[in-house]
Amino acid sequence: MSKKIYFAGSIRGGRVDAGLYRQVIDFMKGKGHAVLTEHVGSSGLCLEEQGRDRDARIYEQDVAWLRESDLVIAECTCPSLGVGYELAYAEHQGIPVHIFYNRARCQLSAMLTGNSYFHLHPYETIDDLLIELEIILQQ
Ligand code: 6K6
Repeated sequence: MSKKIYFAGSIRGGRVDAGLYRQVIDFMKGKGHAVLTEHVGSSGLCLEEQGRDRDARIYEQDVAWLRESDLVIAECTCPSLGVGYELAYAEHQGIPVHIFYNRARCQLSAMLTGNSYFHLHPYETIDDLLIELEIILQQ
């Protein structure tokens, strides 16, 4: 069954993994799912603060998408305050959260690894990530 997926990945926290986010988003779309946050994988994003009003619109839209999502998929190798907030928000809403991270490139926060609500998926290669993701999407 097609799911509405909220994909979370770093924006102002750093764009080093933007290409990876794009691959993950394209994979989920290719399996027939709706990814509500496709922009997270876009290149050439404006990373500057947009002023309180424009950022408020980003925030309101994102929490609305979070509330309507069936599932959160987060790529957390690059630390991001915004992603951390989204994960806690999703937990509060009771939305299942799957967290992927490259174990060779990061030490995930104990606030995530210590919280049994979150499904953790350390991986070594993008192929490993996509195999695991396919299993999640079939559940
Ligand atoms: C326009 C097009 C692409 O980005 C923009 C403007 N910025 C944002 N638009 C939508 N969602 C955002 C934006 N900035 C952060 N977020 C949300 O926070 C995304 O859903 C990411 O998962 C997360 C990233 O947080 P930071 O702290 O790394 O920016």
